[in-house]
Amino acid sequence: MTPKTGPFPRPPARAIPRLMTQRLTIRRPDDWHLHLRDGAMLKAVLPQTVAHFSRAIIMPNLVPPVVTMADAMAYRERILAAAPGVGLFEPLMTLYLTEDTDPEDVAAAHGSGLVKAVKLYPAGATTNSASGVRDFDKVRPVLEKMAEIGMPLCVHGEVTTPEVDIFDREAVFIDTVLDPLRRATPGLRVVMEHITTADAVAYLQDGNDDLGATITTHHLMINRNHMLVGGIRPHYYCLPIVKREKHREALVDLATSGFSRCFLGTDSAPHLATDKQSPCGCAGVFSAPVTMSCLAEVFEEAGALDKLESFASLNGPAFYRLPANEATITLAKGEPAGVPPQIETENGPVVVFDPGRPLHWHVEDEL
Ligand code: OTD
Ligand code: ZN
Ligand code: ZN
Repeated sequence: MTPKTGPFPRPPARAIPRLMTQRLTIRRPDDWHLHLRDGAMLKAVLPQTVAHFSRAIIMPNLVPPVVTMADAMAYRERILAAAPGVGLFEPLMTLYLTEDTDPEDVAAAHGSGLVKAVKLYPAGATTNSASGVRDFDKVRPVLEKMAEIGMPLCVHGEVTTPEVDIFDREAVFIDTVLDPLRRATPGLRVVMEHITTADAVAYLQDGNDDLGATITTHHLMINRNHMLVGGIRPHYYCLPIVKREKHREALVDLATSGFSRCFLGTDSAPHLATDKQSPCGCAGVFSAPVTMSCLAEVFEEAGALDKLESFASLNGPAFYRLPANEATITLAKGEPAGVPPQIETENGPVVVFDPGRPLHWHVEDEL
C-alpha cells in the first residue's frame, strides 16, 4: 500500500537502488516566458537561465514597464551586459501594451528583429501590471497592426473584476475577453501565457494555427492543495494561482502529448525571500535553475520523455517562426538532488522552486 504522507500520495519512501545512468540529449531549450528583472536581481538570476537555455522571451513588467522600442533596446543592452559569456544567450524582447502604445512604434520594433512580441496585461492582473489595459477599444489599432505584420500578442489571461473568484479568472477571461478579441481581430497571433486550466487546454486545442500557449514548470507539478494543505506555502503562490488537481492533469496531458502549439514558458519570476515570506507576499515562482530537472521528471512519469524536446525546444521556435537551436543539452538521471540551494543577490536570497519530490535528472553540460 502506498503510504499517504501529504495532501497527495507520493511514491513510497524506499531505498533508491543505484540507478544505471540514463541520458537524454535534446536540442537546447528556450524559455518562452521569463522574468529577469533589472539591476542586482538581473545579475543574480540571469546566469541560471543562460546555463540551460539559448533564448528567452523577456517579460516587460519592470517598474516602470518596457513600453517603447527605445525602452526595449535599452533593457536588452542591460541584459547582454549582465550575461555571462558573449553571444551565448539571446534575449527576445517584448513591449508592454498600454492604452497609449503607438502602432508605428510597435511595427518599427518588430522590424528591428529584436522585439518578438507585445504583452497584454489586463490592468491589475499580476505583479507590476498597473499600466495594463482597461479599455480594449483603445488598443484596437495596435492589435490590427500586429495582425497585419504577424507579430504575436502574449496574453496574461485573467479578468481582474473583483466579483470573479480568483480560481475562475482564467476561464472567465477566455469567454468574455479572449474569444471576442480574437474574433474581432482575424489573423492576430496570440499566445495564451501560463495556462492553468482544462478550460484553457480545450480552447487552445479548438483554435487555429494563430493560437499557441505556454505552460510553466510549476503548474505542471503542483495544485492548490500543495500550496494550502498542512500550512501555507508562499513559494507556491503565483498568478495565475495554481488550480485543482484535474487542471494540473490536463496540463500534463497536453504538454506530454507533443501537441505542437504548446511550449515551455517557465514564468520564472524571482522575488527576494523576504518579499514572499511576508503578511502580504508577492506572487511569483523562481524556477529557472530546476526547470529542466523538473520537466524530465514530469515527462518520464508520463512515459513521454520522447516528447520533452518538442515541448522545451521545438514547438516554441516553430510558433515564433524561428529556427530551433542547433546546440544540444544532455540530461542525466542519477541519485536525487537535495532541495535546490537559494540564489544569493546583493539584497538577500531568492528561494528556488522545490516541487516537494525528488529530482533525479540534472543537466550534464550546463554553461
Ligand atoms: N505571475 N508573478 C509575476 C509574473 C507572473 O503573471 C505572470 O506572468 C512577477 O513576479 O512578475 C506571477 O506570479
Ligand atoms: Zn502573467
Ligand atoms: Zn510571467
